[in-house]
Amino acid sequence: MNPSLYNPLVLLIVIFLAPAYPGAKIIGGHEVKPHSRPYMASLQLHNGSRVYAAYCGGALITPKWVLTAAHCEISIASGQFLRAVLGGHSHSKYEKSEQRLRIIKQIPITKYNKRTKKDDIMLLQLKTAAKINQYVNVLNLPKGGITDMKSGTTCTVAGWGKTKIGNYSDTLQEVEVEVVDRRTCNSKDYYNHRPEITQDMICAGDRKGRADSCQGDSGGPLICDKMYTGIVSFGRGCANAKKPGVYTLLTKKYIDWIRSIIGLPLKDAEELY
Ligand code: 4AZ
Repeated sequence: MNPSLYNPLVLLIVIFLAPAYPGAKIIGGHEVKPHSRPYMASLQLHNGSRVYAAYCGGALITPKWVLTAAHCEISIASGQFLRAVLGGHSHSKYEKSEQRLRIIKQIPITKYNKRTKKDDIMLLQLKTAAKINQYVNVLNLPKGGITDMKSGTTCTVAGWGKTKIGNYSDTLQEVEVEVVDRRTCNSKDYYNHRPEITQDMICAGDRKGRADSCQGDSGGPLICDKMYTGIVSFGRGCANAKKPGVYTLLTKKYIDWIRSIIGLPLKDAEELY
């Protein structure tokens, strides 16, 4: 028994917080087994003191690089800095497994176009290399790029974003979503080409609108058939059956771009670090 639970103040706090945790996180998901996704990065804006805001997710692809969405690019005022927190599970708790690394450069593929939502992909350069261990590890990119995923394929997505009850999650959440084919996703009842769901995007959701990524999950990885397939990009609302989540698809064009920036063939990069 944990003796602290007998402390009336602790009990009060536990009771007070309990209704805020109905179990449905990300949207319709659940808390991950801590550290089961060691590549997950929580991107945080820090104001130099203790106040920070976790604004997006990302994936560690080499010890010095995190891959995220271009719409996660933010301007930094003086006194502020960006960091990627790796090896963490709960935002509110200090965890020994955490590595808090400064982000020294945000490199979007091009300026993000809010209207077309095209090319929503960005690299983040870390000041110091992450130490690879049981809590922190890289997520391998699909080397040749992904052309497409079959409709109905089950994928997972994780993040610290908004939950069913509309607040951000303290702990990392994950959910299963199903690939929706591009034709359906562009059809009248769905996105109706506004914006156009291109060959470099993939839709994934839940037929009944129960499962989705949401605000704050952006930049995090979509994993299908055990492969890093996409990046959380956008959606109209969250968990709307006819407006599934849209993800940047990791096509060859994007893999080539990543290679051109990080300067090494990915295979060599893996072996080197
Ligand atoms: C967002 O606002 C956002 N349902 C991200 C993903 C989705 C919706 C919104 C997908 O960052």
